[in-house]
Amino acid sequence: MSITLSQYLTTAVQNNLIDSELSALISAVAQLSKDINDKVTHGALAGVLGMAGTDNVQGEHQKKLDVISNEIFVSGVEWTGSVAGMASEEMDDCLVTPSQFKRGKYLITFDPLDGSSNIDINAPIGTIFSITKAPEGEITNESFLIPGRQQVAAGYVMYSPQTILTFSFGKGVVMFTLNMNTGNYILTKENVQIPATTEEFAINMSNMRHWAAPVKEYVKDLLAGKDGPLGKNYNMRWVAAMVAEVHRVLCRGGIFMYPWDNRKPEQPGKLRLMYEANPMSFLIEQAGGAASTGKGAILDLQPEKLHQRVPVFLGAKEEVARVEEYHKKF
Ligand code: AFP
Repeated sequence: MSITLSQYLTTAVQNNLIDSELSALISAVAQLSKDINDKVTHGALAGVLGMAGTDNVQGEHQKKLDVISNEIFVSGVEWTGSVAGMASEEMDDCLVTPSQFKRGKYLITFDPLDGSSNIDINAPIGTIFSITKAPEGEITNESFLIPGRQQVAAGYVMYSPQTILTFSFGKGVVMFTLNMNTGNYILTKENVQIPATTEEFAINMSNMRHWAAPVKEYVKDLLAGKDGPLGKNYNMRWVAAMVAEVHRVLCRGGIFMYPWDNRKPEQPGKLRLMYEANPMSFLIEQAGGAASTGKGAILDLQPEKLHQRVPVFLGAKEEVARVEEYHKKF
């Protein structure tokens, strides 16, 4: 008998694993993801492809679907009575829950549509979210700057052949597949585990000449295959959407990397800490993997800015440890 998301969350509340506000918040995210899924799957038919004609705080040109997905996410959670505020890749500053709604005990941070460069080519994209406890008092951007290890829950929705909701509230990683006929998210995987070793890596190789020495050496050794120092052949993947890369790692292992490079030397990396690296690192560690900046665990970082970036190496524990060794050595 298939278990629906609402059954799963209701049981978690009954077993005191989560409280009703967190259950309502995760349910609301699942519900709004169906609206985003509807836009994404209709694409040109819904007139949502192409550029919005605006830029976000990152200085990136926003796609129509970036803006639409952000609006869907905000209106999908503000009424729940579970959040005191929210922050998004697509909004310069945080948004305090409007006074007409009950203030809740959580903060939610999200990338409403990750992988925007994939939208117009019908490649995988996703929504990423991170939930932390709201501090007492007024909510400001600083309220969100909580180390990733203190996340209460985190997850993503991947829009691809299947629409899959993956999350954890600290008791392992679960995956729900959307039944497009009934509109129900059905439990399809629980207690997800990442193998400690792998033969598959993901990195954007076109940036090789821009990497720091440790990463150049490490990838060179990966490419050397079984006759090289690592003694095995590796396969490579690059989907250009972090949600798809992390989903693959959770499903079959691997290591995903987006290191610092000298194209924008003042930036520590491309990926954002608060709504990409932290939620994904939470999931990876919950699944027995590791997530590192190359020098230490991402979840231990003390955030300084809402939209700060971070280098990311995540996945198979032994492979991530090897990357950290290369950073010590070179
Ligand atoms: P966009 O949202 O701008 O497409 O960036 C997606 C992303 O932040 C992350 O999801 C991908 O892993 C990574 O960037 C892809 O970066 P490249 O386009 O440089 O390969």
